[in-house]
Amino acid sequence: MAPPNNQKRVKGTQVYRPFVYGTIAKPFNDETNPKPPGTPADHTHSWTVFVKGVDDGDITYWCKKVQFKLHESIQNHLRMVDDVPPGGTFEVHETGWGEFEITIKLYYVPESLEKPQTLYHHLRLHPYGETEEEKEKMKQRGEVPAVVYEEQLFNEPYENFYEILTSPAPVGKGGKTKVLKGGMVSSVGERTALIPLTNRPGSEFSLETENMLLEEIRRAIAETKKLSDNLAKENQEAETYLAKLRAEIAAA
Ligand code: SLL
Repeated sequence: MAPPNNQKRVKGTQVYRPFVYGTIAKPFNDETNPKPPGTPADHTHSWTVFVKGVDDGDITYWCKKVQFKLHESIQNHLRMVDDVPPGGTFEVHETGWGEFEITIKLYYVPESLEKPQTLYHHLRLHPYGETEEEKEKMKQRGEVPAVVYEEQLFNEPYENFYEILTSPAPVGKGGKTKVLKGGMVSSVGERTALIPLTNRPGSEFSLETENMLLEEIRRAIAETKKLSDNLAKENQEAETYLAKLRAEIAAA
């Protein structure tokens, strides 16, 4: 698309912004998640599909609206969510009985001059394929989450948009900031690519999680190296033995 006002792209610059998207499903039960009146008898779960900032950080200064395309068996299966205040969540609540793939289309603010972009997400109702421990955790919480951390990359954004992306959040317009333990400013209302230092319930995409994953990767690398060293040693021994056998045959 030809940009109006002869806008230029900021060359050699990439700006990325973290966000999360996914679904959280809850099986109906009389105590903690009763079926709302009028819900069809065959519906077994309530669920939410959403797009939001990490740790409730604002994304509305770059993401203007989100279209969720649900299964065609659902009434009005195309849902456009476009009235989200700063720091809010783009979301759709539904009830149903089956899993399916949701198409999530992100529309950017007009200043970006970017085309919409599509993500695909599988609505998960049942905690399959996880470890027993994780299944138990989901059962206790009464929730089946399928949530993904993602980074939106703006490659060489137009100048106007670059301004918007990098200017401080407007104060008083939902641009709340929060100082966390350790002095780090949380991403609430902040226009940064920072993620929080530590986890809190419901928000597990943080430096703490990142460090835990790095630690796990390091441990796995060390373990793999050990296995590979052992195999190399066994191989060496087998080669030596083979050479010995060959020598014996030659001498016979
Ligand atoms: C399946 N491929 O066969 C999937 C389709 C569709 C789920 C699942 C809602 C229905 C309604 C609903 O759960 N659809 O609103 O009546 O498993």
